[in-house]
Amino acid sequence: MRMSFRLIFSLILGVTLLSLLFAVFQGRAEKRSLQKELESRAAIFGDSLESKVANLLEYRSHRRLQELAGEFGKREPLMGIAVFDKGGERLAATPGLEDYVSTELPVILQSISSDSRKAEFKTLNEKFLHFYVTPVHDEAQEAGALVIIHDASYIKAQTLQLWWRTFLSTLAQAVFIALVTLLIIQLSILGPIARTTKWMKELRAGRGAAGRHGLDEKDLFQPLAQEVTHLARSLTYARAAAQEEARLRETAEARWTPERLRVHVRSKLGDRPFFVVSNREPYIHSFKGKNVEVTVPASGLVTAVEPILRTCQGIWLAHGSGDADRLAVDENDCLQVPPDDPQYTLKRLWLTKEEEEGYYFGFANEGLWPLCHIAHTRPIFRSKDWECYQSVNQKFADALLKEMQGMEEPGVLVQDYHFALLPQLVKERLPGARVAIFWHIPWPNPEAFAICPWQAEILKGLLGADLVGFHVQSHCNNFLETVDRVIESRVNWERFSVERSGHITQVRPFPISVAYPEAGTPERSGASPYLDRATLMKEHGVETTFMGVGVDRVDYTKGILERFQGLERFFEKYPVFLGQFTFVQIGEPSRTHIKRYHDLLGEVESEAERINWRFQTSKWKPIVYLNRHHSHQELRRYYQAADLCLVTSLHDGMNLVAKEYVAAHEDNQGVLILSRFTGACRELRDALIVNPYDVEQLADAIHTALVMDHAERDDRMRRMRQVVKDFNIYRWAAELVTQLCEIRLDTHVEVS
Ligand code: GDG
Repeated sequence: MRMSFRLIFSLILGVTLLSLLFAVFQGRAEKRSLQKELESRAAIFGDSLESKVANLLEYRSHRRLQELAGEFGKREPLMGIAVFDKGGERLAATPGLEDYVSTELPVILQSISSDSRKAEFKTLNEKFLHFYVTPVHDEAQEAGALVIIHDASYIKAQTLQLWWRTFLSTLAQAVFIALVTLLIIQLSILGPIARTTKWMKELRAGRGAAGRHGLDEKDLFQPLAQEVTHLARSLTYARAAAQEEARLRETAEARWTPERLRVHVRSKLGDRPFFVVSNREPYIHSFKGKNVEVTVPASGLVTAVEPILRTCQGIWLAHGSGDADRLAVDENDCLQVPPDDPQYTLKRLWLTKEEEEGYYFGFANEGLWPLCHIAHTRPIFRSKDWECYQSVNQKFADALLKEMQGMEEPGVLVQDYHFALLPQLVKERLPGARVAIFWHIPWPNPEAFAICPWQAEILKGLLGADLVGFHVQSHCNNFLETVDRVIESRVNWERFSVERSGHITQVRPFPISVAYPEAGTPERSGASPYLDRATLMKEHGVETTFMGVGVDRVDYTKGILERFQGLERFFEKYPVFLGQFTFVQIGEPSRTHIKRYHDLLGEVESEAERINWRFQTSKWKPIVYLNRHHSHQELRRYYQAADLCLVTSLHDGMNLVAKEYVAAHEDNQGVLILSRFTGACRELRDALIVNPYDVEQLADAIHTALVMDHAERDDRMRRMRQVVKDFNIYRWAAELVTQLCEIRLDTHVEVS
């Protein structure tokens, strides 16, 4: 408060001084202009009288002169006139002026002697007067002088009046401005400061939420509030991480946390720079109306890889696919991310429409994806797509090599089936680089893989890497068998490695996972799943007792249609659940440029409609189909509210949805129904494992899940949660980096 009074006082003083100065200047200017006006008025008057006075002087008519002078007595501000002869003797004067005009006034004699007009302001007998003297000539050119006298006191009075007026209005303005300022300060500064201070105090004391600063968007401190929110969020996370670390130490648990991963990566990588290459970028800039929005694509990859890159300030190379991506980069197509807390570099590579069409939609998604997933969709191989795939891999390799110029032993982690050729392209030019590639999808048996016309080239590309990772051992085995059949090389089945042309590639399983939510992190919500279920279902106009969930990209490998068939059979077989159980299918449209995916969207939609039409009532329906993208927070609400989760993939590398469902069930009361063709089923053995092609088995599994007793449900979920907790995403990243760093690059030939 003291500060604001000081501010107001300085404001009033400053404005008043400035206005006083202004008033002085204005008064002076006014005085000058009034004087000038009087001078010219006197001059005009003098000119008009001059000839008349000259005539009367010539005829020495002193009486007439006195009469003339008498005529100009009471014409304010004119005081009158006087006439002098050339000797300076007064001949006539307006009555009453005698005390003011005499030859003692130097200006009169000066005018006569210099024969020129003279004027001056003078204070006489406490009166401020103006004298205007003009010489008057007769024919002999020597007559005398005419003096015109004005009372100029009004100039002083008017100037003073103006001065006061200006001063008083300025004072009023200053007071008004000060009051308004006080009000603004109170509303826009002191209020928000008080709220922010209270919020920060609560945060410091460990109470209150990071985002709840109580400032609205129009507040002056909003930008500052955003920064402080980030700071507060980091503080909350750091505090939660420290508490979790302490708890883990206390209970002697060896759980992986982002902090532990960071420390581990630093000790493994040392000063070695680290690079990640993926098709999808971790941050996408896109236009939302006129504004640019940054989104993090829904995938576990950012969670896993970011702690590594943050630790070593590495570079992530990815395709810039957002429509506003180019606006966010510098001249080298780079930007620092995360945008809120920049710690590493994202370098964006631009692809033409044709390149994206051929490399991404064509070869990767119409060729390799169905080739690796045994889901009975025929792979399509076009040579044009293959050419694009090669040139885009080359483009990424060139960009990566440029960034690694002059480096001795950089670490590189390549992501997925979009970059099968990249490891070889990089190692050929920089053999010192440690290159790993992680293949997120299954690897089929050699017979299935053999239909790819370029299988040898793909294998050679992959074998350029020092480490090839899959989710599960069976995919590693399939890969090694394929290599054994197609490529001239030596497969070491004891060490799970391949030796080709003096280079060794290790092949290992790294089961990917999710970030098991830490205690105290915002990921954990304490809301009751039962209350939330009723609210959720009400949002969709459904009343139900039990609820199930499925979350998939609409992809033919995910077995969504098979799942619907299983649901239909379940309602036929167990009609008691009609009106009692609703299944929510979240289906994010994906790769819709590809005809098979586009058609599938329609098929899933119409199948849901058909089953609903068959069973639905006015307040209930069996399937709620939500075909849009949902954020992780939104998904979590559905996971937590659902009695069961259906994962019915026909073939899946891992399937993170299964693990996310388990991680979300803090109450241990959900049942996971999991396809035996997912990588996840090797770890989540307490799920109800099903064959998605077996409709009867699916229907029975749904029934079993719904009638399972509380204790068994609790027991199964508890065990699955322990697995996800122990083998979380940070452990996945740590094991991958450890393995890559421990490989001996100089071992060219293995002793078996
Ligand atoms: C490939 C392999 C392997 C967020 N919003 C939505 C949504 N998400 C998230 C899920 C989950 C992820 O997307 C989907 O992961 P999946 O593992 O289920 O499936 P793919 O996208 O096929 O991933 C797979 C994975 O790579 C990792 O290596 O496990 O085997 O195929 O995190 O929370 N998902 C959907 N809609 C949303 O609105 N479908």
